[in-house]
Amino acid sequence: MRATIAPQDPADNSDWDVDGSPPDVVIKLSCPNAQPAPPSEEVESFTPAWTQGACDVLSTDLLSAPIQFSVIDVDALFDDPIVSVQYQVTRADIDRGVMEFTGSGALRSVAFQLTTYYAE
Ligand SMILES: [Ca+2]
Ligand SMILES: [Ca+2]
Repeated sequence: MRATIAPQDPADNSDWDVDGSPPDVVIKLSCPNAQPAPPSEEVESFTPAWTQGACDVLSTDLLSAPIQFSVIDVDALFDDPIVSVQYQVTRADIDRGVMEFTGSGALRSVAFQLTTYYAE
């Protein structure tokens, strides 16, 4: 998974962190009929990338209901929400093996690797 975060928080046009450092980004992903994936590790970057945090899910389940993910900037007291999204995965996404969203606002883009398996 990788993401591109806006340089400033569009909610108040300020830096993500008071010292001007990049956001400490965590993605939480939940997939239909799957164990909730543990939150990703925290990556301090405007272009964070993660190797874990994805779902292991049956392709039929993935097509039956939307996935949800939220991206946050971890802070000492209150985390800054970056974005929270619900998305219905399509057959074409599964065939591509990757889902890519481009957005405006706080989250410029995010891409998930799709690892699915088929029921016997
Ligand atoms: Ca912050
Ligand atoms: Ca932070």
